[in-house]
Amino acid sequence: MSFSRRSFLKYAALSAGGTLLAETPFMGAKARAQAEGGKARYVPTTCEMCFWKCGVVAKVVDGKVVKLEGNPLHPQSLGKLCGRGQAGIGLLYDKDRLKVPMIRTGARGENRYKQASWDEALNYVAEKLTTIKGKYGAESIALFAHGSPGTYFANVVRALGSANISYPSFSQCLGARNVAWELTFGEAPQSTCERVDMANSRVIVLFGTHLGENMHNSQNQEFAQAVANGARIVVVDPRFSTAAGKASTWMPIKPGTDLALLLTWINLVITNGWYDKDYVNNYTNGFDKLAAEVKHYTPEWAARETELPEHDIVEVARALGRNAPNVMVHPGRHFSWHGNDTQRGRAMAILNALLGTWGRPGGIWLSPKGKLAKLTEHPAYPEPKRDSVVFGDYPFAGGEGLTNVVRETTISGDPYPIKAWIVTGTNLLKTMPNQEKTRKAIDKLDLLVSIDVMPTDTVMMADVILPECSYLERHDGLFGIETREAGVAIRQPVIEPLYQSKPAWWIGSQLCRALKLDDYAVKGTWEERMRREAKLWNIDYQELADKGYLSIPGSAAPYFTADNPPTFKTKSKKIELYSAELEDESFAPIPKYQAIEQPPAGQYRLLYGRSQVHTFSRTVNNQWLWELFKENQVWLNAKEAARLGLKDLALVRLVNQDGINSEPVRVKVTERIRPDCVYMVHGFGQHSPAMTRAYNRGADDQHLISKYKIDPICGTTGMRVNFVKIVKEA
Ligand code: MGD
Ligand code: SF4
Repeated sequence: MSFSRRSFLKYAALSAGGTLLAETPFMGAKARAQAEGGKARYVPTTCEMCFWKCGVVAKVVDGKVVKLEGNPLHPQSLGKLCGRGQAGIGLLYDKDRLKVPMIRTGARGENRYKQASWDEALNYVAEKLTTIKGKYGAESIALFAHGSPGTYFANVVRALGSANISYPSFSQCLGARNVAWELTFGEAPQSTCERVDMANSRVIVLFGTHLGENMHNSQNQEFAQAVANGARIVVVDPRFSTAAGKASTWMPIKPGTDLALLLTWINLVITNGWYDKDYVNNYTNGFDKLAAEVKHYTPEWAARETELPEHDIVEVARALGRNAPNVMVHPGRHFSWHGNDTQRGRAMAILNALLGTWGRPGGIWLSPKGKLAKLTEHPAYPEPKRDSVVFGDYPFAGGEGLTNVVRETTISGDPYPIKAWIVTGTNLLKTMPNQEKTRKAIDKLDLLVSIDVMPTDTVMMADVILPECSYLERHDGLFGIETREAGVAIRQPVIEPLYQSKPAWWIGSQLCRALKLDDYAVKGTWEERMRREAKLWNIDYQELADKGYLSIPGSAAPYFTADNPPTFKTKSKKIELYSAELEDESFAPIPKYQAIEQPPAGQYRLLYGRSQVHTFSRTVNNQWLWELFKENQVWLNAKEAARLGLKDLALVRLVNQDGINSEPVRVKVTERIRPDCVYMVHGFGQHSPAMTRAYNRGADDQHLISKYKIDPICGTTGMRVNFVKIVKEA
């Protein structure tokens, strides 16, 4: 392969500081190939190394993909890719990829499989599903999914008559945030990406959102722009993150006390008149009740609770007020922290409302106008005979369903047994807290089917493994992309699928046929369907295939002005500072602070986060990214390290409150973290030997997260509630 590791490293290393990479002019695939004399072929497509959906232009020489670049026409990439995006080649040519369908022959987890033909594997799955449906009912079949393959298997599960479909991107990620903003503004602060107008912001407050390590391409580019424009950056984080390195104020907050700080800022903004009065008068509900409720949250109290300097607390509130509305308290993304997350999100949303940031320059921009029509080509799905379990008893659980509730039901069999899991695009053992429960649930199954690209820990528990090809080898989408404008992007194969791998649309359709649900299979190929969809949307498919992204003219939402007021989709049509909806369900209509449990002496709260070159556990075996970041380390405050007699890079184990031991892991001794917590990058510690590079590298944070706290409002799983002690490894 002529893709040189050296040139990759040169580019990818740049992303470590939060700045991004290689720019190339792009005038469409055909024109570019012609301009270069036809030696290379160029194919625009969409990245899936994470879920930001950047536009990629792939360069192919002699049938090999040699380079991936950012598509300048696409608003999520803006001509650049992050390190992971460029390293898609590492996934495509990973020698450890799943290559053929396999059926388990040994015990679960024993790694003994026989190779099967596609017909044999699909017929096997169809027979098992039919038996399970006959014996326990269709609802006993559940889907766990993340990313684009989920669409095709949700179709299979719905066609069978089950609605037990759930996505970790709600329960273990941004569910509580979205619910909080929906309760406050009537909609989530995210379309395809978070709608944050950072480039025009004067003050940006980040609560734990570690931009630069949490690498979302266009958002990081905007953040860099904001820093270049002189925006004031305030980072509230127990750890001095990469973003804190760009900040004027780092607020090393005591973990779990963010709500105390937010409520105090709300109080300061109100009592000092630093809020946007016209905006609040015209567009909000419940201001007086809010003012009365928060008045006892004083800066002196907050300083004690959060262990932050009182001066900083007041000064940042003043800076926000003086620069409003061109400011933002960033809504964040991974939000399932301590189990009180909806109320923390509510406080963030309320503070934004008081500062008038919704729809204003430098604040939260409005979603674009017009929606793309849905193309449905199959009959209506049968109504499930029994209610789906995915919402549990949580009144505000989102439509994406709760993975943890499906797992509980699988273990208990209450209200009915769940006997088959179809899992795609998610590594549940690494994703969900309490691995023992995940294993226990898997033990109860009659069938576990995994559709994946890599032999991860969860995949290697499956009864049947169906190898999906990587995103560079398949059609998917079309994707409606909503940034400031609406547009459409394409995912199309750069090369034909390698080995016997197949695209998820094909696997889903063939499974429908094997189940005699032919009406739900795709008519013809997925590309033919994409062409029909483009026609419905009045889009020139050829042009889209050549350019990778087409914007929809006139769709951009303007900033809100008094002549162009926003419409709020709440019940009252106003911003709900006081939530009657929460009150009706016996929850606090205005957030109230409650202290959470703190670690006992000699123990540390376990915090986790991202590396700029990895996405959860999905990239840890990628050759190029592995070279850059092979294993995680545990960050420990320097004074604590001295107290424990630990030097930098000492080998230790972490032991959690339930006596669970981590894998051996090296210590990073640093001043950049508070003394009451430790931190590690999530996704490491793979136990599947088939992932030859990642196998036994680093420590698995999820293994230590045996405890979790469920948010009573929306059912998401707070995972930063575990305490560990540090034991020297011999
Ligand atoms: P990964 O662990 O990366 O992420 O959780 P997951 O979505 O489960 O697993 C992704 C799986 O998708 C892998 O098995 C990979 O091989 C497979 N895959 C990759 N590409 C494809 C493809 O094209 N097709 C198919 N079929 N499969 C593919 C993410 C979830 O984890 C989220 S969204 C968050 S925010 C949480 N983060 C988090 C954390 O930070 N710490 C801890 N402890 N837990 C967390 N859980 C959550
Ligand atoms: Fe790919 Fe990086 Fe964009 Fe994610 S942010 S879609 S990994 S280029």
